[in-house]
Amino acid sequence: PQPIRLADYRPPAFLVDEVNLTFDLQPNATRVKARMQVRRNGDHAEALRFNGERLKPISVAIDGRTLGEAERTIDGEFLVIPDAPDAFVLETEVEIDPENNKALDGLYMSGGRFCTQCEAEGFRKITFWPDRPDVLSRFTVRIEADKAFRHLLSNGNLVQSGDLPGGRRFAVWNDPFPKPCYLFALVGGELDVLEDKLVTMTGRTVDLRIYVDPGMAPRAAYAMDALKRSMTWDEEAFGREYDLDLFMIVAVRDFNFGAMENKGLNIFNSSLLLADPATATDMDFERIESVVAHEYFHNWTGDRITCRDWFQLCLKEGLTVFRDQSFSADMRGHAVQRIKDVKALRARQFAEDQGPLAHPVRPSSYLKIDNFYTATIYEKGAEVIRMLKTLIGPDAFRAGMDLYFERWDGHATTVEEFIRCFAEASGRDLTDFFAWYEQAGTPKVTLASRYDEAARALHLELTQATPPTPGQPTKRPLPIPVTVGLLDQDGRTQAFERDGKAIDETVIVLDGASAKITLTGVDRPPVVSALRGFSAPVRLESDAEPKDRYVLLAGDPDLFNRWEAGQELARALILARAEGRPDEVGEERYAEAVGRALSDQAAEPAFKALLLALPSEPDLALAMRPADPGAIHEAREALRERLAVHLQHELRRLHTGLQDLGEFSPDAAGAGRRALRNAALELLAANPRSEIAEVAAGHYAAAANMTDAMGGLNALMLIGGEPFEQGLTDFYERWKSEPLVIDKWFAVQARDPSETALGRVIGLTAHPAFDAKNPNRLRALVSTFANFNPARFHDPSGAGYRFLADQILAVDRYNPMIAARLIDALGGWRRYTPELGALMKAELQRIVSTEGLSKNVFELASRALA
Ligand code: B3K
Ligand code: ZN
Repeated sequence: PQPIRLADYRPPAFLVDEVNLTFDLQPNATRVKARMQVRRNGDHAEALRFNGERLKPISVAIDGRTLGEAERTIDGEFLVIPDAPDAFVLETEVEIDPENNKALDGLYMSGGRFCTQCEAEGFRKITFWPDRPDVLSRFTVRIEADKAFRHLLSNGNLVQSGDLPGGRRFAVWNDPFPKPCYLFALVGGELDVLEDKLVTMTGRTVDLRIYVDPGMAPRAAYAMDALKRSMTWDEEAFGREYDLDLFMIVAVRDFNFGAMENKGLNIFNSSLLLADPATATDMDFERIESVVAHEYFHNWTGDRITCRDWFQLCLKEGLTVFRDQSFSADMRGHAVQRIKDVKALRARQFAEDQGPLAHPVRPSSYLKIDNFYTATIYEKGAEVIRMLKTLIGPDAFRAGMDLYFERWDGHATTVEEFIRCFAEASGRDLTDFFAWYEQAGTPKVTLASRYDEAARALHLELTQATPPTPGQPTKRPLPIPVTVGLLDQDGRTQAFERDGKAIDETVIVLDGASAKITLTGVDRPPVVSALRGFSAPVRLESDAEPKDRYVLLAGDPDLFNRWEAGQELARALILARAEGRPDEVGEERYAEAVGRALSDQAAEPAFKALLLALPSEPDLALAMRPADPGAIHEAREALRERLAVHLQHELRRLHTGLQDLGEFSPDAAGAGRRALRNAALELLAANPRSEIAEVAAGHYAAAANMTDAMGGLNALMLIGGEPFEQGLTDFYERWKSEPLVIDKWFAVQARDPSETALGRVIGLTAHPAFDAKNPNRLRALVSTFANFNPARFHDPSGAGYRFLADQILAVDRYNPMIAARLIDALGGWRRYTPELGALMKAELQRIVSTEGLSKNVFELASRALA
């Protein structure tokens, strides 16, 4: 297969200004008619080439005249018309089979309803089209279907609807905003609707509708609330008002990823929309809030201004993640949100950056763009924007955003043009900054400090180096903002001077390979708090000693760094033990410090919950070379056990004292208390000497909401044995008719680190409730096992890898996008011990050598081996 390259970009040869689509919806034979106003773009004589895949062509006509076979060719991928006029009406009719579309890309059926997913290249499976984001068209859509499909929805405003003869209905929609076809959406089916209204900043009333499975409307209330908060927030934070009179969201059960920002008609995975206290956890509520906001924010960053080509994906994704993270921080607290965002970044993006699938935030070539919806594009893309804001300041950042909206509204553009807006607004040269988009890999920053007591000066020396990544053997220095503050040995904030000004905190921009900076007016021996708020997506190695980290853990006013200090200490202790040199004294000292942090009355419960959780096993594996997941698991468990024993009274007190007695509220404060209580229980479960199984079973039995039920079941899983089996049986019986809850039942078994878990997971693929065609169910079992159960996935026998590869090959036959997403877990094979690495590699080789592989899986598996 031939890769697509950014350098080969050429403007579209033909544009479609306007289109009328007519859908005659039938599960196995849907007819799609398209009437397009087409225009040659520029002075050239090229043939018209429109994409089209899995379409059964019925007819093609130009200006009312049907084309004969000689006048157009249709192969599996294109409709080609060699001698097209310069401006004309193109009419096509095709037939498609939504019911048998198990790739869930294009028009398909989920739960007996029609729905679409067109990003990135699904529209070509609906009709012939120049399927690229720089062709913007005005859409009018007529949908006809049997009356049983009561709601017929598409983008924009409803123009007309009514009954047709033969028990059928129709609806006509018009979207006044020109858009690329990837933002097209259609839904047809029996649905319930939750309705509300919002008055915008200019006093317009917008109708809000969330469509869900019959009977589920009450479970959309939280999403509706989040939607209204997002709309108002975007007005306040970015001056962006919603533009249509109607905004709709539809929830579907079979969906390849989270949600999709189709203009005026977002389509969501039901797992990211439906929630009530009985069936959803606080984490679900939190994710719903952030994804609802994310998709809504795309209306301006994605829909009104879109990408010129798919290499610019981060233009909309990184920016929109940055916007949703800012929203969540305002809703739930900045420090806690920042810690969660950085944890996610490290777990997914840092791992990607250290493996064969590393790529820049703006890649320069791909086989299947579906494979580039990655943590690098999304999460690192957001970090880059955050750094930009730190570097130019909030006012220039806002001015740059305003300029971007003003200049590019209604267009498809590039990352260069986006950055140009900030250069102009700030008067700064951002040429060097652009390297953050083009260079892959996580920079390592080292910090050495020397205090000169006589001169009251602190000399800091910073260096940076980025390890090579595939295709980029040498790296250049990047501009890295490092936010620094000082404490004294007693943990008090210590002011200092930089360039003669007295300050508490400063941003040092490391823009060369190394830099030396002197801070003056430092009266007492300092403890350096560097990279505050995680001011850049780098790995920081400082010469700080454990005693400095204890000072930071006890009292850094920057809560991110307070948490980070605890993580660093824990990481060092666990790795030392995993490498066979346990530091028992250090472990005790750490347990004591955690105990003190827990009793800090000023700290929020949500923050303490984060403090209590040790670095995850995948996170630890990134820091160990070669990584030995079994040893990491044992060492981490040993530290958990020490904490559990040392802190048993505090943990029991927290567990009893934080019990929710009042009514459930999904807000940050309530969620924080539940998080801390469940974290306490999770840690208690590591104490082999206590009666903890009873406590956990009691916690589970008394749970009045899903957060606590899952907290109990999770603790029972960690304890294992009969109490866990009983919990599982009870849970299944209680929730077997609730698919989203049963996903959790599969996932908790997939995370079980005990010896028998792999056998259980394999057995579960034959469970009547397991359905590999439903992406949520598949992810709950297979992806959870491969990504969140390292001790069992990396079983020395290789059976875990074999299981994953079997699943990938089976799923690839009908859903290549989902199959490809599972490859990640094998991608890091070079980081593991030679024995494990060889077994992982062998499975990747088995995958690539399989015949009939999709491009998606082939691309990732072969890159993983390269
Ligand atoms: N833009 C979509 C992602 C589409 C993924 C296509 N493979 C959701 C989002 O990022 O908001
Ligand atoms: Zn997005």
